[in-house]
Amino acid sequence: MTVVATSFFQDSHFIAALYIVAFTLFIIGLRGLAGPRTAPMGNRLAAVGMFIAFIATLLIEHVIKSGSDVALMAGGIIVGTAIGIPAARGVRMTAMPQMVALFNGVGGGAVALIAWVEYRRRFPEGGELWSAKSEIPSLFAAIVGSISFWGSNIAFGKLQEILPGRPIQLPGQRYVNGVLGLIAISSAVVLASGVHSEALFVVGILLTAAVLGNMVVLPIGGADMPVVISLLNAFTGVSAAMTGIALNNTALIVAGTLVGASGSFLTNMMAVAMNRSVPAIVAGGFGGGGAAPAEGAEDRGPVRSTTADDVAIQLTYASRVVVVPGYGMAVAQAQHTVRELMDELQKRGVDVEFAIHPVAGRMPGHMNVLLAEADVPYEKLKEMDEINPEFPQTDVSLVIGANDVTNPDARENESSPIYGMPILDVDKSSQVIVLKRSMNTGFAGIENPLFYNENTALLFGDAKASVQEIVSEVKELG
Ligand code: TAP
Repeated sequence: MTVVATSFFQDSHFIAALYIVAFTLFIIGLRGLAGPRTAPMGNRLAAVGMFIAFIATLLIEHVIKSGSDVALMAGGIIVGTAIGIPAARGVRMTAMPQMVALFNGVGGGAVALIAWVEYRRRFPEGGELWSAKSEIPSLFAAIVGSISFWGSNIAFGKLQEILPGRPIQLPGQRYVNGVLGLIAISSAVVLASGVHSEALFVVGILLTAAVLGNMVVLPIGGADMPVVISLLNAFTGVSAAMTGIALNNTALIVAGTLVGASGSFLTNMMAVAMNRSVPAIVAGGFGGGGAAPAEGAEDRGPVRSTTADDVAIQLTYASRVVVVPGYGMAVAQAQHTVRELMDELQKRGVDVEFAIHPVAGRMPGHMNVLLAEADVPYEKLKEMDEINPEFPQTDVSLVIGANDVTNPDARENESSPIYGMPILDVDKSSQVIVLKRSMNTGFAGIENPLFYNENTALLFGDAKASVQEIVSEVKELG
């Protein structure tokens, strides 16, 4: 009876059926990630899918051969869980991009190490297990996985401010990168032709790709880092799919392809939102962190500061208000207070909407997530293309901790590092009120001429405290 049960569960058709269930859950889960309301369920479904795929893989006959295999796997799972769960639970929302960079890097590193282990397994003596069909994808996975691991670590360092956010470029770096790429590819060709040399694998592939990963990401400015992380994420997916081909494992092929494809789409969408081309980003150069103030900033004259009671009066007497949230709202955790302000204004007949820039904050969908958490109705959130034509009919734009995404230089000043990035046209509304703590720049490290416009007033202070004060003043107005 035990024999029948074992053979049933280890039957390749049964395992294939489990994989199909897992992939279906991955795809439904990915679909769920399209909106903040469905995302938690999407995430859970994908996690259940991954658990099923994991069990199905353990059922494959040759995967567990001895008790020591089980102990090794259990050890890995325990260490991974002990590090992963507290890290994911404890991370602040604003630190999510670096967390993603780190976890993505680990995936790339794992793929590169698997390729190395496989290489050793195939050449025990005389290389009788060697086959070009599995070796070529494995070599590809080793190169791309190693680039992804090291590149992701640099991206993490930049976003965590362990490394400077500005581009770090050595003289002739592009040529050096070209030579490194050539060495890695030539080593792969030599190894794929049947030459057995573990030293060539380690030095020519793993180490060369490691240096290349560092060199490619170091010259990229902090402001482009989200696009780079997404690109490296796509790389990890593709290298995992290649490992799947090498190991003949359907789960890795499908999961890797899903990550590669969705990562590529996300990379492209973010690049379009910032009006950047992916090759231009990888070629490096766009600033971020510590860029000099725009020329002529000192001639702009003083800014006009305002008070919470003035702002309350302006908002209460407006018929249409557009709230423009940015990174500062996330830092201040002001979303619940902002929701309260929206409720108070709506009670007084003011039409309130939210303008969402695709790269506001520090991760894709950052503002949507925060506002959904504060139960701001989804219909109130307007994408940039939808809201921009409405700014000229807006009485007051209330900019809460947003800076770069409202910078008119992106539209008008060809010498600006963010020239060409689509922005929210808040300067076209009748009045603009900006909530921030100081005259500090935003992520791109550049001056914002919006603050000096005649129709702009600044309310200095922490965004949450400022909005709380405005709410109290609005209530007092009755
Ligand atoms: P930023 O341009 O970074 O501006 C944020 C502003 O918030 C700053 O001017 C800061 O001024 C203010 N601020 C910070 N803490 C505050 C607080 N507690 N209370 C009030 N104000 C506070 O933000 P943004 O307009 O959202 O633009 C996002 C930028 O990040 C873009 O350059 C984008 O490319 C980049 N980026 C985006 C992502 C994604 S995918 N969303 C990821 C990484 C980087 P004070 O210091 O004077 O208060």
